Amino acid sequence: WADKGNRKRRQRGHAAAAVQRQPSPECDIEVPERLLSSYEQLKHYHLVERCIHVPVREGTEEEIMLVHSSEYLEVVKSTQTMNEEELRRVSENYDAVYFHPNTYRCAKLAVGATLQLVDSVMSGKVCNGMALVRPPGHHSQRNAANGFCVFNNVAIAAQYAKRRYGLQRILIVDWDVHHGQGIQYVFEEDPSVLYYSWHRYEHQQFWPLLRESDYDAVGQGKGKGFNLNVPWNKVGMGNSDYLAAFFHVLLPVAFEFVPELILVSSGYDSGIGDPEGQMTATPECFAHLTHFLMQLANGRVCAVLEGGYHLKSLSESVCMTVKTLLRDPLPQISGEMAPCLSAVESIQNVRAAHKPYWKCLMYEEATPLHNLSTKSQQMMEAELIQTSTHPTAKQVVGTTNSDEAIKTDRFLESHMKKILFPVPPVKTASAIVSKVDAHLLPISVQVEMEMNAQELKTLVSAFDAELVKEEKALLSLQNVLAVLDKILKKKVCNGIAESSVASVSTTFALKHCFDFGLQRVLCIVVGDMDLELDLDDGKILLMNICQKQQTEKTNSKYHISLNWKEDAGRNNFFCAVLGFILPVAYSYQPDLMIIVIGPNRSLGVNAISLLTCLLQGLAESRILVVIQDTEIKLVQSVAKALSGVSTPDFGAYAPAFQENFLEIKRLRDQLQQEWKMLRCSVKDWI
Ligand code: X5A
Ligand code: ZN
Repeated sequence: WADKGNRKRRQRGHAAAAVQRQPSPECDIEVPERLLSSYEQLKHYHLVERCIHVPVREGTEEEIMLVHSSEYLEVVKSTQTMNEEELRRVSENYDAVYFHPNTYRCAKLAVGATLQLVDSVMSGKVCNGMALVRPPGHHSQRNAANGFCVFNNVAIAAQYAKRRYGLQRILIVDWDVHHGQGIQYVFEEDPSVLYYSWHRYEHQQFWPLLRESDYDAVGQGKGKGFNLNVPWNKVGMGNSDYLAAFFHVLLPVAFEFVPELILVSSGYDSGIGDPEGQMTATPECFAHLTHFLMQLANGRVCAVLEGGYHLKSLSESVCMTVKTLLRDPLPQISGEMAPCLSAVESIQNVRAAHKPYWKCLMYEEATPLHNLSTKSQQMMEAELIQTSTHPTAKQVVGTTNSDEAIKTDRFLESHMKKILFPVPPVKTASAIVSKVDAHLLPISVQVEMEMNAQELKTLVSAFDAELVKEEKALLSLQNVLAVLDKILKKKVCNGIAESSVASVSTTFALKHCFDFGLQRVLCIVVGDMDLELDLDDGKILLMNICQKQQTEKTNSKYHISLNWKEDAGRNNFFCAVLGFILPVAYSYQPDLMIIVIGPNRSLGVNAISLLTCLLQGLAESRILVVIQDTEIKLVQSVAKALSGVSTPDFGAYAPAFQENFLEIKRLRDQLQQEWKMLRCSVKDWI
């Protein structure tokens, strides 16, 4: 971030502006203030002091040549001593490139900083991190600078990690709004690097205007299936479109791929207010994206800055990314959770194109839509009647002037206050589990004393005087309410409680939530359990993952039974969580989640813990886990998940059962009108 070069000093005086000058080889958006304002904002939120500072170094020539040719390296090197005229001439050899005498030095530092981060993560010095660097890298190629990029920082990092640490599977997630064609070219034939990019495409009308940025560029030769392009054919894409692409494309494939390291081409021109991207995703969206990636590769995530040209949007989004890497609870994601038609079309197309390569997509029946624009147009008209386009999208479309930029500044100023304050408690869990020794739980879990009898009676009689008389039920309530109360009062973020009569406890816990003023509680019951609940008003969304066939019960909007025969291995479960549970949960936007583990549970310890990990993006990570039969392994694993210590490791791939896939598909078809984040195909759109 110390880089202030790569730009000529601007002529700011009026007199200078009036003089006709040669166009100068300077870029007016990829500017040093990008790093300065990001760093200032990190300091403002006290995030810098919570990070470990990793010193930068220059990347060596050998490292640069992991991706670039020596001829190209020499060209870049030679720009150090050039005059303005010569710089202009070199720059003109490339598309959207602006050399300055400091560019070479800065570009070497950008490479070196990225590699320092990779080393720090791989050696275990840090869990994860972010490299704030410029110039960006993802457009640059073996023999060419391109799109403000000189050396391909992330591609070099991937090659470096393969060589130095012998890694066999690296995932690159490119959430910059431009297609990182440079990265695609380097790894097209390489199955050890999975490249995922979404990008503004507009049917090839948007820069870099390449045919190979479309969804059907799946990789070549041995690398087939390891290049995932999600082309956005409209501007205005936002939080729900990005999340849908994660749920239905990236995450299922990534969990199947099992990466050992994740590199993020972390561009924020895909965020709201950016003049290049014209998209609408708000800063907290990047917190959610980061959170999902942290559940993979043992949490080894290296984010490396690429684009992002609206300074306020950029710096807030950088902060959300770093905050999440530091494991703070996530702010609730804003906006209506429903992907737009054009986004779903793109998602359907990528899924269809990748069906041959990934087991998680093998029961996909959808085929690519060939008559894209016409179909899209017809349906868009129908959609307008349905009023399900993004309202904010229309405001942003086609506005690049500074008025609009200032509007976004103001919007973000109040938006960030709204989502970040009052500050949610840090991720401490609270546990009451009598049969588990405290020392077996992670240190961040506070083990509570059971609530004293008088306190409890007061609490219980507040909503049901009758129950106070029933001694057994009362005891069973004890633990659950004590932990719940701490969560509701925001003394802790989440917690675990054992209860011998989980169903009664849960019923009363829910009552207590509503007395407290909560609007929506997501209740996930794992195992066989009957809860007597009134589910009509939408204040509870009950999902039951159970073994027994529920013939008499048909699913309704707020009561969903997921028939799950057995813990059939990781892939089945990923498919259920990513393709169904998370999309429904994000559509519902709960204030609190209660996970109840009852008897005859059809999910294993790892599956339950992973579910707990993934759900933490919702309700500001507020989760209460109620466990009926305490098993030490289960409690330990869930406690780890709740306190963010680790995500369970699933081991080797297990064969997928068609039955389970079909169950998910059936439920998705049945419920996608109600829970719109389930949509991954335009079939039955209206
Ligand atoms: C890194 C990045 C964008 C280049 C745009 C050229 N480059 N029109 O965001
Ligand atoms: Zn970009």
